[in-house]
Amino acid sequence: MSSTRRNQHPERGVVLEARDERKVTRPRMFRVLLHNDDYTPMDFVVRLLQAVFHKSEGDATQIMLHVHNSGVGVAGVYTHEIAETKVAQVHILARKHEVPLMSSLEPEDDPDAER
Ligand code: TYC
Repeated sequence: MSSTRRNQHPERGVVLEARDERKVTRPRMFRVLLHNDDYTPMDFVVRLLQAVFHKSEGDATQIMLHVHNSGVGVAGVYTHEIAETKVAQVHILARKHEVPLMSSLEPEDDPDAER
């Protein structure tokens, strides 16, 4: 039976499961953190936030100062694969410029989690 015929006459064809029980979920999101240290120059961190995280100079400066003053701060929020890539880019740039800048991931609370 053609699909057109089945759609017009469902009683003659295969009955498909009426409800699709799959849930549409948003991807889990991850914060990319920058950690303070005593050696990485402030202007290096600002330029890295502009280059890797697409921040304006003003936003990059605010984030850098927040990390400098409180020890850790959020550079951006991404899906897992992109967040992992950002962390790797930070570490590659830090190694290349011989600074000890550290970055890590932290999961956001899952908005689709069952309670
Ligand atoms: N604390 C560094 C300094 O005084 C600056 C700095 C800011 C380093 C943020 C790392 O993630 C960082 N030069």
